[in-house]
Amino acid sequence: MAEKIYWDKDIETMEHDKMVALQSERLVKQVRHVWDNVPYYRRLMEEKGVTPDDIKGVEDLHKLPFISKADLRENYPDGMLAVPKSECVRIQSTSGTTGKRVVAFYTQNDVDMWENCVARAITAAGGTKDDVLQVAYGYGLFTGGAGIHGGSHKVGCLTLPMSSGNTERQIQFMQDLGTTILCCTPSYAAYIGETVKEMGISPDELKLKAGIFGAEPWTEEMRQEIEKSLGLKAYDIYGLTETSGPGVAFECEEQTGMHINEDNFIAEIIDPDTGEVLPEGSKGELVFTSITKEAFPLLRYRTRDICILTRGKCSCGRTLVKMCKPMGRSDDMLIIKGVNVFPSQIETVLLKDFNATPNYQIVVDRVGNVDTFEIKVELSDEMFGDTIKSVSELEKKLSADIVQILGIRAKISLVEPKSIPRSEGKAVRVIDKRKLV
Ligand code: ADP
Ligand code: K
Ligand code: ZN
Repeated sequence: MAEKIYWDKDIETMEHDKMVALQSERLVKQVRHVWDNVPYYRRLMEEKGVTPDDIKGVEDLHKLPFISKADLRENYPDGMLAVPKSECVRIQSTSGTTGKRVVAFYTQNDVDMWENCVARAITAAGGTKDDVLQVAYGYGLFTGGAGIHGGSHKVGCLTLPMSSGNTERQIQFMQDLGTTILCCTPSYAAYIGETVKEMGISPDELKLKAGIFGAEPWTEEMRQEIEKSLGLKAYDIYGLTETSGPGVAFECEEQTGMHINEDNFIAEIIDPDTGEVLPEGSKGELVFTSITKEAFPLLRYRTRDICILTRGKCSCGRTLVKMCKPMGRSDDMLIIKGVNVFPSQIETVLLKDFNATPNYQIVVDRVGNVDTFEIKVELSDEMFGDTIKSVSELEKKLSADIVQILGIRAKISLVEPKSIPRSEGKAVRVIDKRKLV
């Protein structure tokens, strides 16, 4: 039997013109729905002098006002709700990585749409009803567990609702039930990989073939480490609570970016400072318009994720536009000694040049008026046994590479194995003590 490679072939391989027509039709309806039911957004439109009649298709999208996280916080918890509460069947909430939580509401249709998006991602990673899919994302308000769980059911995989944590038990279940697809955050996948090794299990003894990892930024180098340590092919998945959850975009076997589910989400890239829409291929802030969501239909939502969109031919046959790995959020960016620093830049240096485990922490503080910048990097067991000379050479190399990439010096502290806390969900890579005062 030929393997099913698309979940929704017509949509995933639709000609671009046809897709734009579909988006336009849905957008027009959605703008009307929001105008009629969300007074806050209607006011924003009025302030901008736009009415639903001005929106005839995707080409008019730029006329609409943006929504930001601040708008959502102002409307906490249900000020942006567009249907009666009795029509809703679920809430989920952001992890609160960057401040107060945002609560999102779902009707049954919204849940179905979301789970279908996840089903596309699982199918693109080679998942079928014959697979055993282990969900090691956290369950609860966080969208990771619930979203992957629902998508896995749709595909018909045997679903293991593990949630995150209890790592040895995760591995035990992987062995006992023959897990073929693992889903969790990339930092937790790295931790599971490390634990597999410590337990003396070879990746060949596991049946894993694919991993679907997302919810936080991770580098290509980290992908390679995880693939090696668990013996699987690692696929990226992207999403955010405000638009649904994981599955807004997903990677195919080409592993060169994530296809956006454009039948549900229109993506734009804007200049984060001016709000101007940038041409395809430009780097800027990713903005999403949900064109099918009923309960929480955000128009032009500013994600703060920095990204590039490209529309080319993909070997998988999908025509959906691709987003690159987000290069960190605009609010992840640290300004240290006046220089813009993204944690992902540091991670790239560490993993490539230093061949370290992906365990590190960035500590920023201010003494007097001067920023201090320290990178703690954990040594592996082997390195820990190395001579002082080789360790100090390593430190020098790392220090030089950081200066080269960032233009500023960091204090490099090589620390003992296992001294940096492991993450079962989203990793905490940055401790900015300047914010605590
Ligand atoms: P919070 O904003 O509190 O973390 P969410 O759990 O909704 O709330 O997380 C959504 C955010 O997670 C996205 O805006 C993005 O910054 C990040 N994210 C999700 N998936 C990925 C991914 N595959 N790569 C990089 N970042 C991701
Ligand atoms: K099954
Ligand atoms: Zn593809």
